[in-house]
Amino acid sequence: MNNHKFFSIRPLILSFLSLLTACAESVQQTTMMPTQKDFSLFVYDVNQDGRPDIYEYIKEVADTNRQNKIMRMIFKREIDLNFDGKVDVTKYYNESEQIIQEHFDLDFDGKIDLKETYEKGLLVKQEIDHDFDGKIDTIKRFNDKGQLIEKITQKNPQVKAYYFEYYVNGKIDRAGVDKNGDGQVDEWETSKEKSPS
Ligand SMILES: [Ca+2]
Ligand SMILES: [Ca+2]
Ligand SMILES: [Ca+2]
Ligand SMILES: [Ca+2]
Repeated sequence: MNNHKFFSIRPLILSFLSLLTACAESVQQTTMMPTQKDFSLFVYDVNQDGRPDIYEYIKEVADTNRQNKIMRMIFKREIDLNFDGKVDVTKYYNESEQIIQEHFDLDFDGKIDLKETYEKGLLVKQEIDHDFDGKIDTIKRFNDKGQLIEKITQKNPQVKAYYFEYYVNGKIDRAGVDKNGDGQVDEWETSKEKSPS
C-alpha cells in the first residue's frame, strides 16, 4: 500500500472513532472486574451485540485541589472500530487526562500500523508501518506548529539503509542516506526541489 492510500484511511478511522465515542455516551456503561485491583474497567457495547467495543481504564488519584478527595482519571481507552472483538485503537493519557500516545491498527489484522506520540497535547511523532508487515518503516517528527521537521524512511526492509529528510518551514532543507542503520547519515544529497509528503 502506498503512502497516499495509507493516509486516506486515517481520516476515515478518525471520523469513525469520534462517531463511535459519541455513540458510547448514549449506551449503558458496564463495570468489569479488572484482574488487577489498582484500576477500574468500564466497558461500552456500542452496537449492542453483547461484546464490548470500548474499554476505559480508570484509576483513582488524590485530588490536588481538594483535600482528602479522590478523583477518577482515565489512563487508557481501547476501541474496537469494526466490532470483531479485537482492539484497533488504543489511546494513552497522562495524569491531566491529556493524550500522550495513540496506537492504530488500520487494516484490522491485530498488528499496530501507526503510533502517534503527543507532548502537551500536540502531535510530535508518527511511527508508520506503510506495508503492514508489522515493522515500522517511516518515522515523522513535527514541531510545535504541527510542521514536519524530520522524516526517516526505510525503503526496503531487507536492507539496513534509511533515508533522512529534514524540513524547514514545511520545505525540505536537506536529505541523506544512512547506509548501515547506525543512525548517522553517510551521504548527503542537496535537493531543494522536493516538497514534504
Ligand atoms: Ca459490541
Ligand atoms: Ca477490531
Ligand atoms: Ca495492522
Ligand atoms: Ca513495514
